[in-house]
Amino acid sequence: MKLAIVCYPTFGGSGVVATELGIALAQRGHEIHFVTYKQPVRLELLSNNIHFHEVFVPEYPLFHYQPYELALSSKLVDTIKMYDIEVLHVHYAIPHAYAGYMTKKMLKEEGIYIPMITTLHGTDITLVGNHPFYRTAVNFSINKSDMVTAVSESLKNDTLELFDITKEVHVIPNFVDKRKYGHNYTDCQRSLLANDDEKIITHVSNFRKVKRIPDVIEAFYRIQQEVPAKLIMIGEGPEKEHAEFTVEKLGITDRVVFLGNSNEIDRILCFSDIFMLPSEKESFGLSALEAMINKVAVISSNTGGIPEVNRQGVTGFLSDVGDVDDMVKNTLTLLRDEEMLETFKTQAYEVACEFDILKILPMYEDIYRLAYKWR
Ligand code: GMT
Repeated sequence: MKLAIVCYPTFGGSGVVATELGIALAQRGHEIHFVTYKQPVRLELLSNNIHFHEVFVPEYPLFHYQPYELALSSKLVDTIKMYDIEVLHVHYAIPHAYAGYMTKKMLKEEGIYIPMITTLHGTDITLVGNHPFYRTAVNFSINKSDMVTAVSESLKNDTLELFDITKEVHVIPNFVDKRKYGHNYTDCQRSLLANDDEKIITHVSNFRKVKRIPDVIEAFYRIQQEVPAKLIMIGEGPEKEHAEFTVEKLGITDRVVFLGNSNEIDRILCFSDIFMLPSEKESFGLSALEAMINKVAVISSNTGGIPEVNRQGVTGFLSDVGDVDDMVKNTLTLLRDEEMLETFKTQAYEVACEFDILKILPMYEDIYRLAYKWR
């Protein structure tokens, strides 16, 4: 099929999922057109059947806010006409589903019908989308999508609770490509980051409030008093500066490494022992799944879709949001018992394989076929 994919091109779960999905679909022979304001971060190689169309929004001083939806829907109409695109797949409802709806309307005027699939990712529903300022338009554009998918059962339930949805919401979980994860990187840099006797705890996120970065630091501070360990913090975001300040205040700068954004997190995860994700809310927790496919045990909060990925007592442990005591206790249990840690790591890998892209991709292909047939 010929598909247009709209997503946020930056580091962040929804953009990563959309990009990896597009790449995998292209490998299966589909023609993929990414339409967004920057080349997606994980899209390193463009090939014959992967195209990128940049949405350009010129700055005009009259506008306090530049009209991105307008530029996006114009670009979508032009691209869909030029390449005879058959299906439009938008990731993250805001503002993509809204721009997608306008695209459909404009094309309909010319006798072209394009089905739109909207994939909900989390914050577009739970944190931003249901704000009274956005809710009406988000509700409208979800209902105007031809098919709606959510990345977890938890997100589906949140969507049905927070909005008046008339469409069926299909759950298609996020995925990893297990073929991409070896465990034998010859260039693993473990020794540069930690001594042999030190355990490695890793956190990856966009350092937003919802990730509860202070819980990661506090938990690690207490853990390293008991067991020699290093903390590797990957990502960028508003809470990072405060986290660096706290680490300095606690006197543990020699034990905490801030690495910034990275396209190669698997090269760190492949030698990590514990992945820590104490989020306030998480509709799926793709970063935890990426850790698990690298054989890393997960210490997380028990919120949103996380329990659908991190299984209590199997792949890691889950605690109530903000229960740092319990997270410390669980981490120490694992770090002090080498055999148990190894078992959890192996089980984490096995559960992650349930989310292999080869199992999930056909679910999207079915949705595309159905949407195209019903058009
Ligand atoms: O977590 C974020 O702040 C980023 C956000 C995004 O849209 O990129 O992540 C959401 O989508 C991811 C991919 O589906 C999920 O794995 C994350 O759990 C979800 N984040 C939240 O629900 C907070």
